[in-house]
Amino acid sequence: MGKIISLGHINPDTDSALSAILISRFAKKIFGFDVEPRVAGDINNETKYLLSLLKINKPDIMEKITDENVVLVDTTEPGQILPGLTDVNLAAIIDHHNLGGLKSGHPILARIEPVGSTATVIYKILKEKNIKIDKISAALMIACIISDTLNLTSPTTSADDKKALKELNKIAKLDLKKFIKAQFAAKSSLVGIATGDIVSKDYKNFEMGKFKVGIGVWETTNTESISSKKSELMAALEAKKTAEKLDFIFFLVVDILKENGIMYIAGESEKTLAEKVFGAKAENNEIFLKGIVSRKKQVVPPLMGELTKKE
Ligand SMILES: [Mn+2]
Repeated sequence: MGKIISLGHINPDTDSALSAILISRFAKKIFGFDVEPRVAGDINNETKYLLSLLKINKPDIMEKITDENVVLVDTTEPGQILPGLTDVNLAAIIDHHNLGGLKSGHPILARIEPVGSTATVIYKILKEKNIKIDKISAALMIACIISDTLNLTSPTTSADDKKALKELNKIAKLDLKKFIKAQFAAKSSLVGIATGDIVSKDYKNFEMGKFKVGIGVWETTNTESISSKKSELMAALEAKKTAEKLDFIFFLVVDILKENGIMYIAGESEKTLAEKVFGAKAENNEIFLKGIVSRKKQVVPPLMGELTKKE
């Protein structure tokens, strides 16, 4: 048997990367076996900042699962998982998304809850099992909750996330206001990212009926840093649509502070679909979406509903 690793989705975000690390810190106590963390691609600037702040090593990047057994975190969507995951090497699932198309050939621990972050699910497991949480692990979980729920403002936020954040900070004792401000600045940072890659940093593919849909998201406190690069971003969207053979591609810029979204529209088919689904008019290849900040809760479901509608 190969080694056991914890791994999240490709284009790893903070919750995905840090949850893999959290699993490795507590695996022995949760599962009874040791786990090494991995990431399915380069980590983002927010995660880099948090790891250096908390003095934690960056997990090794993986490109393909070979003989490893996998504790999968933060996704169950086959299109978002590295190649090589099978019903044999899937060891466990901890997630907070809709159940994707995975299968397991043997009984596994699978825990999926409709909460704001995978770290919230991990926290609940630790609490139920009376596992002691150290300061650094508490800070890691706090960072995941803040990142995924945009500091509890996203509609994905649940009562469990609020409770977890409060209880965890009794351990971590962070100056939360300061911590969040620095974390969001790191999240918004474009340092080291080529303009053409911005749309792919937090990007996911979805099968919606017979359509393949790609949705990129960029969460920022500074929307101007994105809108000033619009023409290059539109070109990147078109290139990605062709390269990945997509039927539709969207790019949602989330204004973290004002809690609104701006959806970039790549072409006519996207325009027709988005106007219908969101009930708003596109202007200059974008649609202003008041109060829309969550791909998972506010973008995917209406698109899925429309694209899987029976004729
Ligand atoms: Mn997540």
